[in-house]
Amino acid sequence: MRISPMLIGVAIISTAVAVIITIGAGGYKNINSVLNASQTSDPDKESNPKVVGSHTPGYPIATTSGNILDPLQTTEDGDPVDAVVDPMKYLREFNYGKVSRSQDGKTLREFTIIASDNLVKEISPGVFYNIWTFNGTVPGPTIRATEGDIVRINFINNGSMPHSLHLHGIHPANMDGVFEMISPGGEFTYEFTAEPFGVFPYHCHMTPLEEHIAHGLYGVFIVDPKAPRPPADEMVMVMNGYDTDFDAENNFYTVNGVPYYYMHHPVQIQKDRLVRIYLVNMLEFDPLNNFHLHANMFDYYPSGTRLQPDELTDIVTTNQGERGILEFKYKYPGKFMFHAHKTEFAEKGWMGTFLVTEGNESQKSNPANSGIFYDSLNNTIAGKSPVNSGGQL
Ligand SMILES: [Cu+2]
Repeated sequence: MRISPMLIGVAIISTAVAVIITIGAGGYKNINSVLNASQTSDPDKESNPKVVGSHTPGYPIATTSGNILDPLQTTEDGDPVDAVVDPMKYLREFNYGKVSRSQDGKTLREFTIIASDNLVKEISPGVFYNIWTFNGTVPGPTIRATEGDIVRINFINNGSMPHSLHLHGIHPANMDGVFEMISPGGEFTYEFTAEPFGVFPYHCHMTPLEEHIAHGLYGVFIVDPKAPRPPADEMVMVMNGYDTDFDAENNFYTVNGVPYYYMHHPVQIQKDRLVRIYLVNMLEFDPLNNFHLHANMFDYYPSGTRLQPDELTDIVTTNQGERGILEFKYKYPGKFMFHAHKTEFAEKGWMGTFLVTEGNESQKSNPANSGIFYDSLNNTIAGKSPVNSGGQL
């Protein structure tokens, strides 16, 4: 949780992104004195001052040019920076598998998940980290089925150490991914009936577990009820962190893999349209994490295993592995923050924004368009069906 001298060193070296770390003689300064000082500095700096940190005693103030944490910007050559995941694509990407019928007439959904542990990706400009991945990203792919479906996961270990796939939910002992160690180069087929409906994490369960999770071996498994939930703009949010200096404390916190991403790229939603977030906490090292929504309230369904919400609130706090479903609509258009209400996490990357637009009246009035959402990556309106869209694994 501390910003270590090593990390500060890395940040100072990153002069290309104009990072200046200011630490007062007492360890940290009062934020007002820094803000006041910045108001009397030279006009060039005044045009773009940004002071972060200091709300949590013991943490230094960082003054930045404002572009410190956005690894998905392009390089000078125009290539996208190689980040752990594309957060905007990940947000609404649901994989329903390769669909067929089992002999007894059930829906069989087949997925392939490949573990690896050799990738090095940019966590923040100039900060590189060895990620361990399912299918090459952190978080791994969101897989989705309907209650009663047969789920078959062809698991391949392309890594250099043993890995496994442990899903939460109900299944036989030998499908639990705990005692069956899959060696490098090994394969295993997990097969079980999807139950109950809800939202579940999946993750590697090899020891040391802390290390396998901290490096990124996790993702989300959604089981829909047989009678579908009401149509909504659905999205997945996974809360995580990165310990880039190996002191068992996180240096960066995110939702969906990249610190601050949705601050630079707001999640676009429509006014009065139901939004449903599948929220999962996979943060290692810190015992708690949370989600706070600005200027609004949400219905909260813990674990997503009931159809009636437990609570109407604007904040939910979870332990590692805990998760739930959030549902809300925005009454007013505009830009609204969402972030960890643990201030330290927010100021080290776990914050984002919703951009609420008026929406398209003709779309809202046509029930057939209820699966439509705004694809802010491609600047188009996109749709989804529960069977085919979102790709096959
Ligand atoms: Cu593992």
